[in-house]
Parts: sequence; structure tokens; C-alpha cells
Amino acid sequence: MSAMPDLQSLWMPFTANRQFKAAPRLLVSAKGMYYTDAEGHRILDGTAGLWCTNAGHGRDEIIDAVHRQMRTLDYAPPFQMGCPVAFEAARRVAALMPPGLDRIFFTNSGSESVDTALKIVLAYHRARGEGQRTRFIGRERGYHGVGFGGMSVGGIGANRKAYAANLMPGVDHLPATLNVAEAAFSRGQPAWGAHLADELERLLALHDASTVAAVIVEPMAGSAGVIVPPRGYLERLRELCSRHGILLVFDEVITAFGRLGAATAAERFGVTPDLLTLAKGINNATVPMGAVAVSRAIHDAILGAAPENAIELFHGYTYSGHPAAAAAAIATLDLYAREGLFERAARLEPVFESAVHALRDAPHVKDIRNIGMAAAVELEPRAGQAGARAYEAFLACLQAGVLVRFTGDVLAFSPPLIIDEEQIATLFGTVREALVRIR
Ligand code: PXG
Repeated sequence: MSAMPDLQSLWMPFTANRQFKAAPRLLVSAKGMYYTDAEGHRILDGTAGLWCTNAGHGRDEIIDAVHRQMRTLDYAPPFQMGCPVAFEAARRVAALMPPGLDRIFFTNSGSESVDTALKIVLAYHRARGEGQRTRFIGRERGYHGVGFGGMSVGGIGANRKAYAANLMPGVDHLPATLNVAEAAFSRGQPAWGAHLADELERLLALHDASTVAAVIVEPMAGSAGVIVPPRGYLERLRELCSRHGILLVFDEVITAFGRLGAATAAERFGVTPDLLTLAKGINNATVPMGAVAVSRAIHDAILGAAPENAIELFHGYTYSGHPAAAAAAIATLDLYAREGLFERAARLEPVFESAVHALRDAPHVKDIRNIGMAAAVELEPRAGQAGARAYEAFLACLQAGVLVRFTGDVLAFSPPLIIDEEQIATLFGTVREALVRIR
């Protein structure tokens, strides 16, 4: 039992602050698959924090690497100076990316990665004399973080509403691919929905393809509740982008580093984008870090267009490639490889899939979706109280010692990749009991 801190000063992000502070939920320590809360209860982590601690919590190898790095070099300016650990981290990240995407720009979060990717896209077209390509196409229900760029290409109404007048201009959106009427209870990629990629052709006709800079999508939409790409959908987007000289950006902040049983969703789905955004699992969330993996052709075009000895891209962060974050990334990628965690996720996927789909006959369940070590259970909203059921189910699970994520009336699951079969059974068994208990 730890003392309750004064809760007033901290304005919590994406949180119902008043509701939370009236009945706080505090996590005070973590190890492996478990958190410990302020009352000393052990809580099974069904969400890998926020889809990020893919190797589990409190990994000594990562902590020790950060500690050693901090004692050696705490900070070095990343503009016009460098430190070896950042270069090594970039080399290691590049080695996991799809062929060709081997130039790595470091950021500190997924939001910064997205805004960085959008800026690189614009700089690239301009470098090639195609400065008229300024439009971006995102997708409804997409989440690309909270910067003005990412929010603008994002498609979650609640995240945009208060800022609507100041969103980035020149953005349009593809329709979301979720369709419960057509594809409820799909296992893995739905068979229905590839034709939705053809909506891109409609948008290209409307805006003229020559004005479009890039299409950005999450290969699997995480925040919106695990929306899995229909079979053939990403392939079709790739084909249309290539045909029209438009860059394709995959936002892999959630999907990279094993979540889908491979280093990237691009690898899993066999579709290679031109840029790929990263964060979260890049260093097990030990220290804030994000990155953009960029095709060498784009990198070289931007560098080649600048005068000799000039800065080629006017962009970067004080903490780009921060030594602590970079050391954590190297140690994390070592751990992923040593423990074969991406392969482990692929191997456990059928177990995870069966366990979540076993909830099909549980009360309130409207749809179940899954791929890799990610799954969502969508609930029928209670009449006049949208979101209440998922929130109550979340609380009931927490009470029973299991952390799940909820958004709207969707429960989402994305455990650390070290989860075992027994813990998978506990996770979904607890969810069933919670669904039985709520009304
Ligand atoms: N892109 C994607 C695809 C994301 O999932 C971001 C960008 C932004 O990353 P940062 O590091 O700026 O937060 C994300 C973040 C959830 C949840 O429960 C998802 C995210 C963050 C918080 C909660 O779905 N994804």
C-alpha cells in the first residue's frame, strides 16, 4: 500500500480527469507480464502499457544498457554533432525494415514521427520539382497522433472537433474499412472490403492525382479498435499510389516490432510503403522514442537537391536520437532477437485468436476482430449510454486483476509478446466474467 499522491497538479492526457481523480487507479511498479497497483494487487498487463512494452516490463537488459549509457554520455546535441549510439540504433532499426527503407530519422513519439514523415514527403516532392504535390489522404477512424499534421490526416472526430478550424488544409480521407454487417467475427484479414481501396481513385479524380503527395494509413488501425485490413486492400493502395507517383506511408507506431508476428506489418502483409513511422515498441517504451524509416531513394533525392555543405532537411528535435533512448532501442532489439519474440507472437497467434473468439457467445458482444497479438471485442452499446459498457467492463477486469484497454464500446487487447498460454486464458476468462457481470 503506497501513500496517495496529491492528484491536483497533473492534467492527465486523454483521461476523464474528474472521474479519475474521484476514484484514482495508480500503478506503482511492474515486472514481466504484471503491474502492481497502489493497493499491492498484481495486475496482468493485457495491453502492453499502451501497445508499447512488447518485451514485458522491467527488463534488466534494457535498464542496464540505459544506465551504462547515461553514465558514459548523458546527452549530445544531434544537430551538426553526433554520438555513436544513435548511429548504431539507426543501423539496427534499418536492418528490421522492409528492403529499401534503410534511412532512419529519430523522433521522440509517434506523433512526431507522423509529422516528420509528412514533412519529408513534402520536401521530397519539392526536391524533385513536383512542389504542386501538397495534398494528403488519410482514412476515417485513422489515428496518427496529436500533432496538427497527424490530427489532420487522422480520422477520429473527437480528436479533431475542438481544433477543426485550424486543421492542415488539403487533406481528404478514405473510408474506414470496418463493416460489422459484412465482416463480423472475421479471424485475421476479412475477405470483404478490398474494393474500398478503389475509393482512392475517386479522390484522385476529384483532386487530380498530380496534387496528391501521399496516402497515410495504419496497416492495421489500432486506436479505432483493431481494424484489420481486408485481404487485397493494402496491395491495391500500393498499386494506385505507385501508378500515380504518390508516396505511401504506413503508420506502424503500433504494428511494428512484433505486434503482428513480424518486424513490421509491411513484412506481414507483403506490401512495402515508401515511409514507415515507428515509436512504442522501438525501445519497449523505456525512454520516449520514435522514428521514421524512409526509402533510400527519398533520402537521396532530398540530400541531392540541396547545395553542397547545406542542411538538406530543416527539421529535427533536441532529443532526436537521445543517447538513453538509442541505448534502450539497441538493447530492446537484442532482446526481441534473442528471445525470438516476433516468432513467438506468430506462434501464439492461433491460441490468442481462439481465446478471443471464444467470447462470441458472451453477453453484449457484437464483433470480434484479431490479428497477430492484437484483438478487439466490440460491444453493443447500452441504449442512451454509449461507451458505458466498455468502461464498466474495463473496471470489472481491473478489479479482477487484468488491465485491458477501452475506447468507445470497444475493448482492446495487445499484451506483451512474452505472454504465455495460461495468461492468455486468464485474460479472456476474466473478460468473459466481466461481460457477464455488467448489464
Ligand atoms: N500513430 C499511431 C498509429 C498510434 O497508434 C500515434 C501515432 C501517436 O504516438 P504518440 O507516441 O505520439 O502517442 C499512435 C499512438 C490506444 C492508444 O489505446 C493508442 C496510441 C496512443 C495512446 C493510446 O489505442 N497510439
